[in-house]
Amino acid sequence: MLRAIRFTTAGESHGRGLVVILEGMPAGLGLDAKTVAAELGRRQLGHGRGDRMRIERDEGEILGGVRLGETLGSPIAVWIENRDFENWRVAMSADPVPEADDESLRRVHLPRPGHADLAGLLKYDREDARDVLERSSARETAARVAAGSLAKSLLAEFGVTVGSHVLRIGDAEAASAVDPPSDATQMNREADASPVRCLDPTAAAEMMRAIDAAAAAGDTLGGVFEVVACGLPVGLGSYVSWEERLDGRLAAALMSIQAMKGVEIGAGFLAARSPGSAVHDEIEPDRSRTASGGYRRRRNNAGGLEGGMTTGEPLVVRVAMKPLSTLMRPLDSVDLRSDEPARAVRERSDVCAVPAAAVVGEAMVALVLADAMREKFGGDSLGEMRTNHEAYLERLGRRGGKA
Ligand code: EPS
Repeated sequence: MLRAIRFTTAGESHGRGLVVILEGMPAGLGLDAKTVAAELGRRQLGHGRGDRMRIERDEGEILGGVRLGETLGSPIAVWIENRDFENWRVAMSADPVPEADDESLRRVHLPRPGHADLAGLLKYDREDARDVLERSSARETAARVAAGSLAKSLLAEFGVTVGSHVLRIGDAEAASAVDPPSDATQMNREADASPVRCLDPTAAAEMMRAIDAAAAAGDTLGGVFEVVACGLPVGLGSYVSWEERLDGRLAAALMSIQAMKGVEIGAGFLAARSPGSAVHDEIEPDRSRTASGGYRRRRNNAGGLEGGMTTGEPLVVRVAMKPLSTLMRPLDSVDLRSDEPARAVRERSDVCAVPAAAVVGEAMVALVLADAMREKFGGDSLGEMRTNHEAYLERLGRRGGKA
């Protein structure tokens, strides 16, 4: 999925912390730890988050790959501390604690329907579902957002911005899709001002009421968010081989986020119900738009991708998140110690994390786009990458008017 840029994360939800290692970034990119902290902070917000977010203050400490504010071209490591670890020292100890009982080890034997608990236990041959749920937890997304913030810094050097907003929570839906802005950071400023990251204030109020009602009922809610990327040049990704298609790479990256169940690009599933004439985006010359090769689309049902390549129009991707599977009024399950029917475990959790998931979606999109930019423009340093980018734009500019 990622080819020129790679990352890996490690860490459990209530362990010491999370670490991410990002490889493939060029040397000479200015990086500021404050940018990482700002993105991590955005992920912690949102109406519907549980008490855990009152404990954590995610900042992100750069451990390697950066010197005097600039990348070195080497792997970049970022550390995110779990403050909650103080309360889990025994249960999450790396060393054995032979004297500890089941309660202080916080063992879990009542798997939650919808969670990784049961399949994970069976697959990894564990007795305690905590061995599974600690890693399958969406706490891991903090590490992805740290990596994504570095990818965003690279994209910003080329005028590419990535933003997101929430379209639906449960039954509450934003009135209509917004016109993509020319700069997605503006979209983020507006979305971040809403407790549910929704740009439609009436729908936002409904969403908050829906979350409060779900919380009162011991239930959870999912939803849909949209990620938008602006300023992309035409021709990232390719049609020539299945694994080079950018739509497939984006969908895989987004579907890898915990609890995501669907991805739509542009008009998505709506396009399947409409005739071709109502779907495809008519083309006209526009010599002012060099990065699009001197052409524009009259609309953007394709969501900025044709044939697995960027068209130069804004990239628009929507993602469906299922309701979280930790319910305060739990569903039927089995007690794994006796195989008798029992209610699933109740653990402190969030009621709705769609606003936070949208920020994670931005990170994954930024990583895929940074990867595609590195693939197309290469170079060991930012300067070399910039030279290649400029040469490409110049070449596109020279084509303009040729037809
Ligand atoms: C999560 C359960 C909750 C969430 C957590 C993901 O944590 P806890 O069990 O500690 O209350 O808050 O998300 C985060 C910690 C985070 O940083 O996003 C789960 O079970 O997936």
